[in-house]
Amino acid sequence: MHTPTAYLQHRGAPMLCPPLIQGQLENRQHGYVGFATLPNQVHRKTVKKGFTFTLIVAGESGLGKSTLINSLFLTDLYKDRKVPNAEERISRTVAIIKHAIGIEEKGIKLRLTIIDTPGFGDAINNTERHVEDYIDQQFEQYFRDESGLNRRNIQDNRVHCCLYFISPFGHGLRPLDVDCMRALHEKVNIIPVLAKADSLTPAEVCRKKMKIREEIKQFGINIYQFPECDSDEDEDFKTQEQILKNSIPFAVIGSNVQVESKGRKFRGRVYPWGVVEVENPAHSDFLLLRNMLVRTHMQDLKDVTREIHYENYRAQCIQNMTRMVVLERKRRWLRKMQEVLERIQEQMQHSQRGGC
Ligand SMILES: Nc1nc2c(ncn2[C@@H]2O[C@H](COP(=O)(O)OP(=O)(O)OP(=O)(O)O)[C@@H](O)[C@H]2O)c(=O)[nH]1
Ligand SMILES: [Mg+2]
Repeated sequence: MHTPTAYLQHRGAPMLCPPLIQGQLENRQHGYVGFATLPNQVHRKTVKKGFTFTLIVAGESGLGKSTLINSLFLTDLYKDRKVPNAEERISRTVAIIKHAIGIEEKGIKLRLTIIDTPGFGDAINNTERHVEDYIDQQFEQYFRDESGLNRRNIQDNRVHCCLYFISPFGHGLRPLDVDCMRALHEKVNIIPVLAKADSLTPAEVCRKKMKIREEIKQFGINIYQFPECDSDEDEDFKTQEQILKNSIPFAVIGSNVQVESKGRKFRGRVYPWGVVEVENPAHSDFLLLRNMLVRTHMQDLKDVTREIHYENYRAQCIQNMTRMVVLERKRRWLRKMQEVLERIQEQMQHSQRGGC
């Protein structure tokens, strides 16, 4: 009586089932219930919601942070925007600047937020904690929103990645780099970059990368770890992942100037002895870094932020809150005991006076 066919007959509908139901009936006969469409449902829902990604830069002043983020994202990915001449626009960063860009590709929406920060040595109020504070503030905001009454439409401004700029002129990491990276590594995915790689020869780049990798290990700095490949992953993917791991810290060159040479137009830097191409893999890891951020590891960076860094923050918050509640309870108990004691003392004094 209650099979779909019987139901249609009962309603006086034509004997033929609609194709969808007919298909379902046939699939049922083959043991197919339909939950295999779950990924499609998730896909539709997430596409509708859109994606967000937030990146911050940190490091010494003058290492090319603002130039690189402009080269990486702001000029290229946002083609419709009228960008003033980059050379005119980029000057020393003296405050935290938030660039928010909405981009769409094949119907997929991405809200990209780039946080430019003042370089160390020129920090606001002479503190070097502005990156750390900014990341904490975003966690705090998210924690509050998540614990609030209206948990719908929470804006996720948590920082998913920090490009940490290392000077090409030193002998590896400076003590300030070690301190700063250590202050950040529990809060954000650090991706170290070797700045202004055009000032080094290929052999120097190689040596510096090795030295920096060793020092990162030696000082116990937890930078972003590329996920381990599954054994059934294809060889190309495995090779690509190995290249990425060996490229740390990414040697980058930034420029927002279009150069014309041999009939080609590209972004580069012109020197008396030649031209450096930003997007030439032989000159810098610029493309490798951008592909990693945008194409291959954006979701993993977000997952690690949510599952590890934010969870740490949240656990810490809850622990502090619990500690405060326990402390308050103890304080109240002590106050009560003190009151009882005072009352007993009063009574004793009273009875002593009465006895006299
Ligand atoms: N040689 C070379 N110079 C660069 C590179 N990237 C940027 N510069 C130059 O370095 C100078 C400083 O660049 P910015 O991008 O302002 O550096 P910043 O790290 O943002 O500096 P602050 O805002 O003070 O922290 C500018 O003159 C840039 O043109 C690079 O890859 N190689
Ligand atoms: Mg800057």
